[in-house]
Formats: sequence, structure tokens, C-alpha cells
Amino acid sequence: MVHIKSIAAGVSGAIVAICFAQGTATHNAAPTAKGAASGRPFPVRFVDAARDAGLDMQFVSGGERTKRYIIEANGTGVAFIDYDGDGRQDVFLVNGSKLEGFGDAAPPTNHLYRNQGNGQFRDVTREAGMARSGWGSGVCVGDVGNTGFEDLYVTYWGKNALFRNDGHGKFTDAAAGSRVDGDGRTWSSGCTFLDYDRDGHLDLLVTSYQAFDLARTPPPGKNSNCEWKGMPVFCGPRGLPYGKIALPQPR
Ligand SMILES: [Ca+2]
Ligand SMILES: [Ca+2]
Repeated sequence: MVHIKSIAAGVSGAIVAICFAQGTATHNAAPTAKGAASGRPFPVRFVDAARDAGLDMQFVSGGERTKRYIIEANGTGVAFIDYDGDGRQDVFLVNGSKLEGFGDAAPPTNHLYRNQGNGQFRDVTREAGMARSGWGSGVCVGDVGNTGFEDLYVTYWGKNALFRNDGHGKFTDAAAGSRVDGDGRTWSSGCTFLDYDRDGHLDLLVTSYQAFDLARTPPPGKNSNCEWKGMPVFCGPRGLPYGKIALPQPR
């Protein structure tokens, strides 16, 4: 039986990049003692209101009960973005896929939810032009063209997407024309926009967790990098080739 080694779901692309940058824990680190409680009151309580608010997409990331490859174990990103400039934060959620496909059923897509202002969100994915399927991973937000409206870059195991915001509620994928779509083979994980040369135009940094090639990745239990306490688990990150950082320039 294959066991899930780790799952990191529902985190932003930036957080994904940070976590990946830290690498995996070693077995040599001594545990630290838990600090004493402050004793100060914390009168805050969080309630999961996602379903009641209309944020009810079905998230897919590989096998539902079993993860045979590391690509299935990492979750995807989320971005809070006021895409229509009405002062209310909207939500964009990246979706994944699964190795065996979906047969005759429609594959899942990313989702964009517009904040209605009353604690409710409306799914505007299709009308906004954001209904893309694929093995999504991270997402970052930036006003690439200095238009006053924020754009979205979404990383994939496959071609990446640069959704340009037209300011009227619609996005168009301009990644290929901007030469930031990648080679179509790389597993791009995290990304961030930054103006590293301070010329007033946002630049883009894209990270790749691992150079994942399904045809060359051993199955669970194949070697010592694919076992955990004697049990077969998916291989990696140890034993698999690491990915690279790219600095493509949006045009
Ligand atoms: Ca909004
Ligand atoms: Ca720049």
C-alpha cells in the first residue's frame, strides 16, 4: 500500500516557493522545547464559511486516495485579487489534474470568484475567460502593463499562463506572445513579480520544484528514496533532479 508522504494544499504560489526553497528537513535536527503560553486572552474564533460564501469548487491534485508520484502530492495556489477594481477582494483558485485523465467527463478548471460585497462570492470563471484546465501549481499577481488592473501568472506542469486583465472583467492568456509560457515540459511551481532592475516594469521570477519527468520517475518503493520507514512511498524530492529558477521577461 502506498502512503501519502506530504500534502501542502491551499497555499499561495509565493508560499510554495518559500517552502520549496527551504528544502526538506533532516533527521539530525534536535527538537526544540515548546515555549510557555503567554496567558493573554485571544478572543478570536475562525469559522469555515467557504461553502456558504459560494467558494465551493472541487479541487483535484492527482489520485484522491493514493499518491504514486510527487507531482500529485503538492497542492496549488490561491490569490486574493481585486480584478475588477471595485474595492473588494476577489478570489482566484488554481486547480490541478490527475494522471489518468477524466475520460468523457469535463476536466476541472481554475476558478475565479467575484466578491459580491455581502459575504458572498459568484463564480465568474467562464465569463472572465479563466476556464483553463491543466496541472496548475502556483499563482502570482502583478500589473504587468501598468494599466491599473492586476494580471495573473499561473504556473503549470506544462505551459504557463499569463492572464492579462482588460479592465472590463475579462482576461486573455498572453503567455506565449509575451514569451513567458515556458517549454511545456517543466514543472513550474512558484512565481513572483518584482521589478528587480527598477525600470518601472514588472519582471517575473518562476521557480521549478523538481525536473519531473513521469517516464523517468521510478515507481513507489523502487529504491531508498522511495521508501519511508520500510513502506513504499512516492519518490522524491531526494533522488530526483531539482528544478531551476527562470527569469523570463514579460513583453
Ligand atoms: Ca473586486
Ligand atoms: Ca523591471
